[in-house]
Amino acid sequence: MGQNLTQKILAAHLVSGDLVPGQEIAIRIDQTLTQDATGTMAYLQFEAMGVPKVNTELSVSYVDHNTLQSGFENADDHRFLQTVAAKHGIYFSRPGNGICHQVHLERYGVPGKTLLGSDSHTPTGGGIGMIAIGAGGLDVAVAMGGGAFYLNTPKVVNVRLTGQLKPWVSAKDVILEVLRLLTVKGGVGKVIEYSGPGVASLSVPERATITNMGAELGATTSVFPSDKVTKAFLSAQGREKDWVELGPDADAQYEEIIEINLSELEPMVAQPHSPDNVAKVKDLGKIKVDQVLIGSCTNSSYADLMRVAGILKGKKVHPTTSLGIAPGSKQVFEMLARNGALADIISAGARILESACGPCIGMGQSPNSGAVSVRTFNRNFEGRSGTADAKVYLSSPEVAVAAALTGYLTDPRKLGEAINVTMPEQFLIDDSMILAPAQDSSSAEVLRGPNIKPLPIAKELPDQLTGTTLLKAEDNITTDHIMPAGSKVLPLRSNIPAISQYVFSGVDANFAQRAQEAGGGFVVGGHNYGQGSSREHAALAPMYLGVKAVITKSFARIHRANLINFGILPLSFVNEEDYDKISQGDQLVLPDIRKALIEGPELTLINQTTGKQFKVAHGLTGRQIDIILAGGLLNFTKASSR
Ligand code: MIC
Ligand code: SF4
Repeated sequence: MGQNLTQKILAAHLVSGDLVPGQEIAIRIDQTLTQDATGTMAYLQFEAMGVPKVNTELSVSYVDHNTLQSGFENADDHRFLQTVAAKHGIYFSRPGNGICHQVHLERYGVPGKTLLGSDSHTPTGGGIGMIAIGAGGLDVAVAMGGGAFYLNTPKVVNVRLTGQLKPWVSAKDVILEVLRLLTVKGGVGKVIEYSGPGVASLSVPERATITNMGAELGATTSVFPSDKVTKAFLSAQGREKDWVELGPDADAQYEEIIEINLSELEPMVAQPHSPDNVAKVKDLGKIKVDQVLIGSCTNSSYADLMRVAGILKGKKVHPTTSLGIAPGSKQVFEMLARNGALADIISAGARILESACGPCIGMGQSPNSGAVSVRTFNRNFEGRSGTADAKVYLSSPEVAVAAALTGYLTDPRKLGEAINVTMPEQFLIDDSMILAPAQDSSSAEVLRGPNIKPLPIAKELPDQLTGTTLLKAEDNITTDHIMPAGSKVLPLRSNIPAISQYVFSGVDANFAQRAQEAGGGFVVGGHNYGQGSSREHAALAPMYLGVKAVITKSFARIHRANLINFGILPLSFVNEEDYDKISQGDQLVLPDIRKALIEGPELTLINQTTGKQFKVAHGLTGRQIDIILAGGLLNFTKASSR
C-alpha cells in the first residue's frame, strides 16, 4: 500500500511508536523556532535543562510579537533572547526582521524536514513541504535539547485541488472554503494534505497562507508536496540546494478525501467572531468598514503586498476608513521600497507598520468602539483586537483593499481588471538581521533585566488532590480567555507572578485573588477547552496560582499538552451530564490519585459539598502519567537524564 506525504515524512523521523492513527508516536525534530512572547519561557526552560548547546540541525529565535516598547519590559526580553541565543547555538532574528513564520519560510524552510515551533501557526512551513507543528515552549525546549516530540498519530485528510483560481480570488479563499467545510473543530487529530492538479498553480507563499490557517481547523498540521514551484521559490531565495522533490505515492491512502475546484471559488470572508463563520462577499449586504489591516503571518508575502500596491496605485483610501499595512518581513518591505510599490501604498494614504505581528495580537491599532475591521489575519475571536465590541472580518488582501478604497465590504471583482504579480526570479537576500550564535559560547554572557523572573516549577503530584472549584466555564474557552494577550499583558510573559494576576481576567476579574486565597483548586470547563494559541502561559500561570486539575467535556490539542507539561491534570467527564453536578465554590477531592492514575483510565471524583461522586477519565499515556507524577515535563526530563 502506498504512503501519503505525511506518512513518508513522519516515518523518516519516527523514534518510537507505530504510525497507527490515535496511537502515540515520538518523532525527531530537525528544526525549531520560537517567537518572543513564548520564547523567553522556552529559553528559561532550556537553561533549566542544563544542555549547553542545541542539538537540532537549526534553531531560530524570532522577535516579532512584543515589539511595541512602551516600558522596559519588552526591550529587556529582546536583550535576554539575543544573548541566550548567542550562548546556546541559536540563530537570532532581530526585531524588525519580520514575522517568524514568513521569515522562516523565506530563509530556512526545507522540504521533508520536521519543524517544531512555540507558536500555533508554525504549520506555515507546510507550504514548502515540511511537517511543521505548533507546540508549547517546553516541548520546543526539549526538542532543542535533542529530545523527541510526542504526538498522537494523526489521521490524514486529502484535500484534492483541481482547476485554477479566477482573477480576484486568492489563496485565502481556499482556506476559508476549507474552514467552511470542516469548521474550527474539524481538523482535530488530523493532518490536512493537499494534492491534485490545482497545486501547481499555487506559489509557495500561497500554499503557506493555506497551511498557516489550517491551525484554525484545530489540525495537527497541513502540508503541500514539494514540486517545481517549490524549487523555483527556493532558487529565488538562493537556496536551490535545499530542494528535494516530495509527494505522495500514486496509490496513497487517506482517511478522508475532499475535492475543491479552485475555478469555482469566489471572494469570501470569515464573519465575526469565528474563522469558520464563512460567507461569500457578494452575499453580504452593505457593511460599512471603519478599519482595514493587511499583514500577519497569513497574508504579508511579497506577492500579496505587490497586488495590494498595484490596486492602490493612483487611488486614495476612503476618508472614513483607516488602512494599516505591515509587511511580513524585511525582505518583503525592502523589495517594496526599492521597486517603488511602497511609494504607491504611502501615496494612497496607508499607515505603514513595522514588519511584526502588531495588531494581529492586539499590539496597537485597536479599532474604534463598535468598529467593523477587515483584516487579512487568521483569528477574529471576540476582543482579540483590543476593542471588546469590534466586529472583525477575515479576508484576502484583495477583499481588504477593496474595502479600504470604497469604505464598504466590497467584492473586489467590482474594481475592474485584476493585478497580475509574477514571482521574482531572485528575492532580495540580506540576512544581516539574523545573528549567528557565538563561536565561543564560554564568553557569551546572558543578560536578564528585572522583567525576567525565575521559572516557577511544579511540585510532585501528592497522594490526594483537594480544593475548591475556582471557576465553572462554558464551551469553547480560548487561550485568550484563560491568559489574555494585548499590549498591557504581553510584556509580562517573562514574569509569571505578575502575569498570573490576569488569568481569566476577562471572564472573572477576581479569579487570581480567589485562587490564591483558596490555596489553589480546580477549574471546570465545557467542550474544546483551550482552543487557539500555543501559549503555555495559559497552563503555567494557573499552575502558579495553584490550579491542580482542569475537568472538562473536551480539550484542544496544544493546551491539553501544555497542562500535562506543567503538572496540571487534564480530566474529562465520563458522563457529560456530570458537568451539571459541580458548581463554582464546591469542594472537590481526588483520593489516592498517584495509585489510581497507574491502575486505570478512570478516576473517582468526590464532590464533598454535595456528597455526590462520579467518574472522570485522564486519557494519559504511560509517559504522560510519569510526567504528571513528577510534577511536569521539566522535572520528568531532569529526572530521566540523571
Ligand atoms: C497568536 O496568534 O495567538 C499567537 C500570539 O501567535 C500565539 C502565541 C502566543 O500566545 O504567544 C499562537 O498562535 O500560538
Ligand atoms: Fe503573529 Fe498573528 Fe501570526 Fe500569531 S497569528 S504569529 S500573532 S501574525
